[in-house]
Parts: sequence; C-alpha cells; structure tokens
Amino acid sequence: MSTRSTPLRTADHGGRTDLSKIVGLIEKELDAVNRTINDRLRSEIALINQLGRYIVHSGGKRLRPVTVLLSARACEYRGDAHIQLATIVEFIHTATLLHDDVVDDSDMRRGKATANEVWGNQASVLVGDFLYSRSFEMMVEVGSMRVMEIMAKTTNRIAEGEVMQLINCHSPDTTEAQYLETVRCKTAKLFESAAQLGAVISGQSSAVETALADYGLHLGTAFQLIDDVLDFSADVDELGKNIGDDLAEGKPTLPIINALNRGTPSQKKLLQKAIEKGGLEHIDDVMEAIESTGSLAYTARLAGEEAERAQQALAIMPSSPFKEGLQELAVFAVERSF
Ligand code: GRG
Repeated sequence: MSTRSTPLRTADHGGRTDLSKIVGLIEKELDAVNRTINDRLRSEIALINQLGRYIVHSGGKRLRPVTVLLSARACEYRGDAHIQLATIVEFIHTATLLHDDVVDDSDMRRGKATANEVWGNQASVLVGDFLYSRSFEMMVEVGSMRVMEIMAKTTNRIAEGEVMQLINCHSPDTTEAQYLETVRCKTAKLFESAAQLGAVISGQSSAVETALADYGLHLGTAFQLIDDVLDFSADVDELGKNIGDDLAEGKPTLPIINALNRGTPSQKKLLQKAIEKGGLEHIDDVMEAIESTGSLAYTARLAGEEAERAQQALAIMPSSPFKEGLQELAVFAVERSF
C-alpha cells in the first residue's frame, strides 16, 4: 500500500524507496559494523553466543546503525568511532527487542520464531541484559562523557515509554497525545540519539546537533506510526510478524484511537470492548471500523507529516550524498512495507 500523502522530497527513482540504495552509501562502514557486532557479541557462555547470534543475524534492517553512519558522514566525520557507536545503538535496539518479545509474549519476529519461543523467557531477558551491558562497556571505550550522557538518558526514556505503553494497555481512554508521547519514548528516542551521535563525535555546533536530533525524533515517530499501520495491513510474510498483534494484546495504537474518536456509537462500543479484552475475536468488525473511519490513512498522513519535519530539520546541513541518504531514509520510513 502507499502510505504517504504529504509531498516528501524523493529522489528520481519515482517508486518505492530502495533501502539498498541508501545502504549503498555507507556499505563498507555497515560491513565494519556487522564485523564489530560479531566480534563484540562473543562471550565464554555458549548460550549468549547462540541466542545472540540468532537474534542479530535474523534479518533486521539495521536502520539505527545506518542512521548513525549517515549522520556522521553528513557531518564530514573522519574517524572510526561511528562504527563503534552504530554497533552500540544496534545492541541496545536488539536488547529492547528481546525484552519486548518477552513482555508481549510474541512468538514471531523477522519471519522466525522469537528467541523466547526457542530458548524461553529467562534466557531471552538475560541475553538482552548482556547486550545492553555490553553496549555500555563499549561506550566507555569511546571515552566521551557526552555520548554516555545521551545514551544513558536514551535507554531510560525507552524503558519509560515501555512502562507508559503497559499502563495504556487495555485502556480505550488512551488519548492520541498519550499515544504519541509513548511512541516518542519507546521508539523515536533511539533514532533521535542515533542521528545526534553523528554530530556529537564530529564536534559539530549545538545547532547542527539539535537539527540532527530533531531529524531522528521525527524519523522515529514516522517509523513507529507506519509500524502501527502495518500491524493492521501488512503482508505477514513481508512484515515477518503476526498481523493484528497490537490489537490482540489490547494495545490502543493510533488506528484504533482514531476509529474510537470518529466511529459510530456501535463502532465505539465494539472498539472499546476489543481493547479492554484484547484478542482477535471481532477482528473483521474492528477492521471495518478502522477502514470506514479512514484511520489507517489518518495514521499514515501523520507519519508523512513527521517524515516531512525530519527532512526539514536537515535544512541546516550542507549538500552531500549522505544528507540525501538521510532524506531518503525518511521517505523509506513511510513507504516501507516491512
Ligand atoms: C533494554 C533499554 C532496554 C529497555 C527495555 C522492552 C523495552 C524496554 C523496550 C521496547 C521498545 C520497542 C521494542 C519498541 C518498538 C520499536 C520497533 C518498532 C522495533 C522494530 O524495529 P525494526 O523494524 O526492527 O527496525 P528490525 O527487525 O528491522 O531490526
């Protein structure tokens, strides 16, 4: 489906944004990140190696490390700390996925059984802890107090976002504002920091640092809004996880919140019950309510506006292929189908 309705700036290729073209800009560096991931995943404990390898090689898109690398190159960074930082960001992302799949009791991610499905909840949480603490070890090696400060705050915010989501779960009274705040914490914050880090290690002005942080925050918000659209509309094979998972867990995401705000009294009743109870018993009626209220299009429109803001934040940056890559990444966030 085409999810974008605002006039984002795109490259000449017209159709769907090609992630491999964006990645091609920093291919060698991303290879170095993947080597560092393998290297730093190693432990003397066999289970950590097994489970860690399983999750990091299960086909993730590596969007957050790509954001760090593009941002650093857009800032004309010349060193190699961006490789270490991109690895750190991917380790933190992976730790959150391991924990999230336990919290949500998910059995499928990236088209494969989740680690908790294969090794159980305890192993998944503990290997998540390993990745999380390894990332802080690696941050100390970078030797920048500013980086430590940003990442410590970031992980704290992610955890807060996840707790907010827990509080809103099964609550049909969740407002759009509460939902968006949760999205900014649980997902967008890590993109914000990923983009900001490129400026920090390049010693850029605070104006550039703020601009890139802003870019990342809007990019991450657009990305999560589309994630929530795809939960109701994607092809299960392409998305690699079960459709309707959010509703099944009683999560009031924006497509549901908007349908609740705009639906008929009987649709409201149906949606309230669906969120309170969770499960997929009335999925067809719920889908009908979401569609008749235009709630997927509404959510996608908000995502398009966020991606537009992300692109606007880059105005301060000098022209370069890497700046264009960041712009294209914002387009990918809304046009993606996986
Ligand atoms: C360990 C710091 C820490 C916190 C734990 C459980 C938790 C608190 C946070 C979960 C946050 C979370 C999973 C948010 C959802 C973000 C999201 C949409 C992930 C999917 O991202 P993709 O599509 O993943 O980029 P791939 O598979 O491509 O890597």
